[in-house]
Amino acid sequence: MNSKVLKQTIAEIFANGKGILAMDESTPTCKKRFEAAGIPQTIEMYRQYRQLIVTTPGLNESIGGAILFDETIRQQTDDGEPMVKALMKAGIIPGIKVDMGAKPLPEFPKELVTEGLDGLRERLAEYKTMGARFAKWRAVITIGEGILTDACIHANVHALARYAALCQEADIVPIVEPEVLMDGNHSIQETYDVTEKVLKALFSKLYLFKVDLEGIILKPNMIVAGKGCPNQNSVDEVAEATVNCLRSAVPASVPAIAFLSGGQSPKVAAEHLNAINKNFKDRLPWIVAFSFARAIQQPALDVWKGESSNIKKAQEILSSRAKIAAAARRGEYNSVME
Ligand code: 5MM
Repeated sequence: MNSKVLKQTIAEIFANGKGILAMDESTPTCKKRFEAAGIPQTIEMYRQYRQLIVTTPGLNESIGGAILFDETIRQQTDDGEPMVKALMKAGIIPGIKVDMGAKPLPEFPKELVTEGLDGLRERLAEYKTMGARFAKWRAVITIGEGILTDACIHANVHALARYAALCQEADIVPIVEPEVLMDGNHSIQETYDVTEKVLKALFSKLYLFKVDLEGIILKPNMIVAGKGCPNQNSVDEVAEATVNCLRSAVPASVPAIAFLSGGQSPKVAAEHLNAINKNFKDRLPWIVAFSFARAIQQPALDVWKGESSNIKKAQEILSSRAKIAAAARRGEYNSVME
């Protein structure tokens, strides 16, 4: 493992107040999003959409790294240029989702464990030759009646730690993503308690498997109440709970935290990130940025509708949402930007 290489990649991704764009939706997720937007769900339409993203003018002003899906890293733009090359030309570092999805955990109904460790060393070597400098693995943690169990936490953090160690062996920065879902009626306090427990278990496992904490990016959820909880909290309450939870469980040696948006609206996700960076500047030992998918992409996807005549407008919206996220990363977001 070359720690210098890992640190350099992280520094480049987050330079000048930039963040990460997650564009690594797997086929089932793409299908769901396209179906909802009334766009045909074909590999060619997925390619055209990814082309729209990687060729967006000015995207590199706010995006330092983009996470791709296996299908996309093997695809080309209409000009025959690999998507990765288009990103690199724009100064955006390509990353790759390497997990194989969250699957049912046997004997633990409704709980999931993310798979994909088998053959990962070889896959990482191939992705590296294709230009990927960082990777992503997402664990899915659900709060519900009778769940979450310790078995689910244990299985998922074990996989995350094994994945992270394999990435670092290949000089690829691992994004470590333990996502506590917003689905459910749970309160903000329950999200806090579960997230804290998961993060503590995660860092203990990362230590066990000798992962260099200075060479990872943590991608957590913000501390918000479940979508179905009648008591939703103010922006300042969410920011404070999120900062307290992270300070309690994330070592200061981690260089960067990049939040997922998790189904929050683009505006709310930006408001939360902004309040964290603005109100708690002196309490953050890490870079606190974003690795949003929906909170950057959704409005652009809705405008594009699969029509070439809408590409320019969709790209403007995508670029504007990315700029807003970057402003929030710096604590400079203002609702006038909406
Ligand atoms: C892009 O979505 C990623 C997961 O995709 P699959 O479920 O299809 O594998 C996901 O990990 C994403 O990177 C993060 O959740 C961030 O996305 P949001 O929409 O939560 O910001």
